[in-house]
Amino acid sequence: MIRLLKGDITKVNTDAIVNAANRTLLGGGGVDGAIHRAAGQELLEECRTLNGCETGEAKITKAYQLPCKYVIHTVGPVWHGGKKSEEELLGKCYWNSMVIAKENEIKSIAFPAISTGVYGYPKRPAAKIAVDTVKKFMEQFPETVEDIYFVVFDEESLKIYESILV
Ligand code: AR6
Repeated sequence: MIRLLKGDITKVNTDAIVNAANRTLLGGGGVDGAIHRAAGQELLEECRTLNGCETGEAKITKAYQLPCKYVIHTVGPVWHGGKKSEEELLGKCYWNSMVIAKENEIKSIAFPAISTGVYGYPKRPAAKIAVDTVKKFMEQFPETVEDIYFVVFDEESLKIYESILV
């Protein structure tokens, strides 16, 4: 089942939360900064062993001080106007995060609105990709991941997801 939440993803106690990271996987601002602060120093230490991550790919770590069990780190595309495969790359973030969830027998997962902050991806098309990609995965692989939460941080994103999820 797909659910929509407004608030801080670091408080969510799903099996996994997804981090909108950068290619270094060594932390940053926005949701990435919040996740690293809440998880503690050990998360950074594990991330150092991963040798970064390409845009559109995803890697998993433990969650340390967070209430969830795992963090799936994915790297969204920077918005360059739509002509640099941004749509395809953003879809891959959601798809590859779901693949990792399936491989790790994760039953519940929470996604932030990847790329829609510092990386500047327009919110509505990004939300459409998020919802379409997750739905497609659940159709193709039913009975793997059971609960998907889209966690939005602002009122505008909440309204956008509400209008897409009806
Ligand atoms: N919980 C849920 N959503 C949040 C939270 C939170 N605690 N904090 C922010 N958001 P961004 P990006 C929302 O900028 O665009 C970092 O520096 C926010 O309102 O975090 O993928 C990384 O290291 C927005 O809707 O990620 C990268 O360098 C969404 O999360 C870069 O930013 C994503 O905003 C990645 O940029």
